[in-house]
Amino acid sequence: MKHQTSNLKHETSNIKLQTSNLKLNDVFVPITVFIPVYNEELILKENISRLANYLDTVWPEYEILIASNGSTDNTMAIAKELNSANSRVNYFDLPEKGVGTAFREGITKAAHDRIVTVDADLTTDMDFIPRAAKLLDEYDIVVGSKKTGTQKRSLVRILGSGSFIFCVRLLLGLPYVDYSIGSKAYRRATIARYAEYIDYGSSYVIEIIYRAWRQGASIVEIPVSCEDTRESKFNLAHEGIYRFSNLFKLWLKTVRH
Ligand SMILES: Nc1nc2c(ncn2[C@@H]2O[C@H](COP(=O)(O)OP(=O)(O)O)[C@@H](O)[C@H]2O)c(=O)[nH]1
Ligand SMILES: [Mg+2]
Repeated sequence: MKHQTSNLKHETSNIKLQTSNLKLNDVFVPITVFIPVYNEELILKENISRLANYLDTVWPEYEILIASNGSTDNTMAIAKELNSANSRVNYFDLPEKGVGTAFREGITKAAHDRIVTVDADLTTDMDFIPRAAKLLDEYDIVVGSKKTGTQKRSLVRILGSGSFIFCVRLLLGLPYVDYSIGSKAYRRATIARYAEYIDYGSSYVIEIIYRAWRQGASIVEIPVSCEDTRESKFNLAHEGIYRFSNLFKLWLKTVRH
C-alpha cells in the first residue's frame, strides 16, 4: 500500500534518542498519539504530562489527541487545561458511546497521518511509540503484543485474551497475538479504507487488522511490556461477550461468504 509522508528531517541534537533502533539522521515523520479516555480524571493530567515530556525527548513533531465518549467526571475540563498549557495536546468529546466510535472520529481529526494508540493509564512501555512510529516507514500497521513481550496482568485477563487469540487464529487464520486497543500504530490511508467497518467498541482493532491483512497490507508485530496498575475501565464480562460475538460475526461475514 502506498503511503504519503511529509518528511521531517531530524537534525537537532536536543532530542535525546532513547530508543536503541533510532539514529540521529533518521527521518521523523510527525505522529498523532491517540488516547481514548473515559472518566480518567484521576490520572489524565499526570499521565499526559509524563507522555508529553517523554515525547519531547524522542520525537520532534507530534500531537496527543485525547478522545472521550461523554466522560461524566472532570476529564474534559482537564483535557482543556492540558490543551491550554500545551498546544500539542488536543481533545474531543463525543456524545455517542464506545472506543471504536472515538477511534473512527480520531482518524479524521488526527493532525498527522501516522496514528499511534496508547491507553491513558500508560501501562505499556512508552517506548512502543517511537519504535512503532519508525516502523510505519515500512509497514501499514504495527501491532504491539503483550504476549510476545512481557506482561504483569491478572491471570483472568491473560487467560481471557489467550482464549480469544486462539479463536481468532482458528476462525480467521490471523497470526497476531494482541488485539487490544492500546499499543497499535496505523497509517491513516490504510485504516481510512476500513472506516465503515469500525464498530462502536473495541472490536474495531481486529476488524481493521483482519481486513487489512486479507488485502495484503504490510503488518508487523512487535513485543511490548505491560504492567497493569489498576482495574480495567471496561466491564470485562461484557467485553468478553462483545468481542467473541463480534469475532464470530466477522468470521460469518468474511470467511464463509
Ligand atoms: N473514548 C473512550 N475511551 C474509553 C472507553 N472505555 C475505556 N476507555 C479508555 O480506553 C483505555 C483502555 O482502558 P483500560 O481501563 O486501561 O483498559 P484495559 O485495557 O482493560 O486495561 C483507557 O484510556 C480508557 O480510558 C470509552 O467508552 N470511550
Ligand atoms: Mg489499562
